[in-house]
Amino acid sequence: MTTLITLGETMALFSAPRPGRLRDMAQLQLSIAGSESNVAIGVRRLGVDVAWTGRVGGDEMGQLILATLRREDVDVSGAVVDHGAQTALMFKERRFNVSRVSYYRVGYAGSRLCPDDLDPDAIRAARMLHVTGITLALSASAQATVQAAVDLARAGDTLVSFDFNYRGALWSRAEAAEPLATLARQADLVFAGEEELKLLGDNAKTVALELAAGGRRTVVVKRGGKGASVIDKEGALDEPALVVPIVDPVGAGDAFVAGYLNGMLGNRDRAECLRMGCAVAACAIASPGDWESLPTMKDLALVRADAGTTIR
Ligand code: KDG
Repeated sequence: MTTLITLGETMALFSAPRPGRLRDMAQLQLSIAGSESNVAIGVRRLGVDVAWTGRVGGDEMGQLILATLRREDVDVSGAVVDHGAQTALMFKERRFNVSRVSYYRVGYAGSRLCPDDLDPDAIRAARMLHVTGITLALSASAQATVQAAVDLARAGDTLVSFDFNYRGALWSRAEAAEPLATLARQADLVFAGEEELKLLGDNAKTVALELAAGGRRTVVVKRGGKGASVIDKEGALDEPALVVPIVDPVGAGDAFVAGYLNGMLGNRDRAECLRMGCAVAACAIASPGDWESLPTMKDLALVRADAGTTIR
C-alpha cells in the first residue's frame, strides 16, 4: 500500500546551463519536470512511500521519466506508456533575472490521460491523493481523469490534496476559474497563491476563508518570498520564508507542497507542516533544477544552519 499517490503529466525538461537566449545555447541539460512528480520525489526523499501515475510516450523521453522516478524510489507501476504519442517537452531558460519556461505538450502523451488509466484499488488504499490544476488544463480527458481519481478517493478514506498551480500558458483565467473552484471545493487540503485565489473572487483572503469555513478543509496560501499561511478550523497561522540565495525558483512551490505533505503524513501539527514546507522550498530555490536539490531529512538540518557554517 502506498501512502501518497500523485497524478499528472511529467515532461522531458531541457534547461539552459547559463543565462541567455535558448537559440544561443549550444547545449542544453536534459532532465524531467512535472509538478506532481516533483512533489512525489520530494515526499519520497523525506521518507514516505509514494506512487506517481500518468502517461508517458513510448519513446526515449518516456523511458527517461520512468527511469528517473524509479531511481528516486517512486512507484511507477501504475504509469501508462502510450505508444501512440510522444512525451511532452518543457524548455527552461534564464533571461536576466527571470526564469522562463515554454512547453510542447498539446496532444502529447500526458494530455491523453483517461479515466481507464486509473487503478481504483491503489487510490482507495492510499492515505492521500495529490492532484493539481495543471492536469485540469491539459485536455477534457485529463480533466475527467482527475475528477474520477478524486471521486474514488472521496468514496473511501483517501484524503484529497489539490494545488491550484494555475498556468497561464495552458488556459486563460476565465477558462480556469470554474474547474479550479470545483476541484478546490472537493479537496481536504488546498494549496494556492494569492493571485490564484483571486480566480475565485476579488479578495484572496475572503476566498481562502470561504474555502476553509466551518473547518471543511485546510487552505494553505503560498506567498513565495513572503512565506506561507495555513487557514483551518483553528484560524490562521503564518510562517516566514527562509532567506536563501535565489538560484532557480522554478519548482519551489512543489517543494513547499512536498514538505507540507510530509509533515501532514507524519501527523505533525500545522506549525511544523508550514516550517517543513518553507524549509524544503528554500532548498529548491537555492539550487538549479526542479527537483534535484530536494532534501532528505538529514539535509533539512543544513538549510536551517547559519550561512557560512562549516561542518567538520
Ligand atoms: O513549477 C514547477 C513545475 O510545476 C514545472 O516545472 C513543471 O508541471 C510543470 C508545469 O506544468 O509547469
